[in-house]
Amino acid sequence: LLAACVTACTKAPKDASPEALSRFQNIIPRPSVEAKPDGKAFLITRATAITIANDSLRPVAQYLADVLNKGTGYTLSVSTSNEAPASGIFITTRLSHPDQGREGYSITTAGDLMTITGKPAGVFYAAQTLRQLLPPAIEKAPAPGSDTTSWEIASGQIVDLPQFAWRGSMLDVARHFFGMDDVKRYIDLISFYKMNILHLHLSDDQGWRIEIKSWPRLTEHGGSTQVGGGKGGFFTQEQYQELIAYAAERFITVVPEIDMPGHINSALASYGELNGGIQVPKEGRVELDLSTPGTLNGKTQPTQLYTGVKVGFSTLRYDKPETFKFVNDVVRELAAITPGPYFHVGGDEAHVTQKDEYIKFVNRFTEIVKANGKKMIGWEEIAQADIDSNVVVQYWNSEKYALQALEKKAQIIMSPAKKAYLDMQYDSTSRIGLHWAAYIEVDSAYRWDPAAFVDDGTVLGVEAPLWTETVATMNDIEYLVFPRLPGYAELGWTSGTKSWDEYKVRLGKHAARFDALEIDYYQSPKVPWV
Ligand code: TNX
Repeated sequence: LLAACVTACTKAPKDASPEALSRFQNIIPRPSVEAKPDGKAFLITRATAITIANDSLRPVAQYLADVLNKGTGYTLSVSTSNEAPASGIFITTRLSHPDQGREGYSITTAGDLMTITGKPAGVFYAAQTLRQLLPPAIEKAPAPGSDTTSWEIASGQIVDLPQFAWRGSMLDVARHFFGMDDVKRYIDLISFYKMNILHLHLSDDQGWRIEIKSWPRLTEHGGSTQVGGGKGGFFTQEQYQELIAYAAERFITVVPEIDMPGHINSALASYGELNGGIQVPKEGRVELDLSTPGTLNGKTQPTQLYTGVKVGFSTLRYDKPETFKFVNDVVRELAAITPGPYFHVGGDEAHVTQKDEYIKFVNRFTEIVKANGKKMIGWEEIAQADIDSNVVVQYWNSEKYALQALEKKAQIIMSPAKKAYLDMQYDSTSRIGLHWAAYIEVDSAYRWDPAAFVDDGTVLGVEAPLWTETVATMNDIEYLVFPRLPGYAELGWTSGTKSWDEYKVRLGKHAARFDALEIDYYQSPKVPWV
């Protein structure tokens, strides 16, 4: 009897532990189609083989192996085979669900075999789900002396696909500069919640953050400071491309923004010939740099660098001879090193641009962006210009402009400031952040429906912007972004009705994961942290 049991009993899968079942029920974003545990456990061990059916899956399977090896200390490797193995993790592009598309995936566990189906992006999202099915300790190298014999996942079936194609966050590296390591960490954090867009706000009054080889002073001078007068910084074109590649490995498209015709003081301070005579506001001034060119021979003077937090005081001038040489050069150089399809021209808060000039500007930007092979995006104000269905409008504050955009058949990204601005304080006691739009507690951030604004399919998706006037360090970023970002990720990913009371329980269970990832999150009293 004992001998029989040794063979039979080791074969029968054991029951899932309550912890593994709980993890299965607490995935964020909640799987869209189904997530059904079967009560059994699937164990990853030193002997688990990762098999891919098709070599297009090799990079993403290697990513999964790296994630597992990091946390377990194992050395799992990836091999290719057409045939499904008897055990281990098998990954195939043969989709299991008709709507699975480019980003959907399924995970099915039966006995000793876990089968993941998806295109490469879908498999990447399956890997994010697997991270959440495993204990939080998977995020760190194993502690010396810890038991790493096996890692348990509750088995069952998950079928999942995103509601929106655009699930993003914006990082403002202009008001305060954030360097390579910080941006890479930002990419890692948003990709963990299956976001697929990183919008980089690369220029503003306070700083110019991307090297433009034909206009070198933009970064040399215009990138030399930031809000509060710190030393600023910028990305070389090579560094920018490194960020794009890092994002692409995580199935994230980088959307570069050069904000024009307003929010442009850093350029006007770098090249006097672009300045149509604006003055920088009084607070936050730094001394005029007398070596700046453009001060002689009747040319207009450059402005001073600006380190305050006012908006809407600067503008390009439509009829300056250098203006469109500048715009063309910037769009051309940046488009050439941006593989993604989008170019964001800003267009917000051009309060000192004459309205007729503003419309001419946006129309001209549309042509220039198109001539450089990109699709134009702008903040909602661009809806005043002659835009059409090839243009994407980012809604942030004005229903009037959003309705104008809809009339013109533009596509819309939803970033309502009252709900989705990551730089808004949680409440009046938050240590950093602004509150001009609202205080946004974690519940409020989750309680809105991005699809409700329009229902004719023109909503591309959701983006949560982080403006950084008050944000100076990675810890500051993490404090404002977490725990609101998982909610925006879920609003973008998960279809169907949502309930804060249900969601908050799942979110509360992610505390240990935030800790394992060393995220300096805000411990909102609205969330039942465990
Ligand atoms: C408005 S939203 C801005 C930004 C500021 C932000 C601060 C938008 C398109 N423009 O320039 O940083 O408010 O919350």
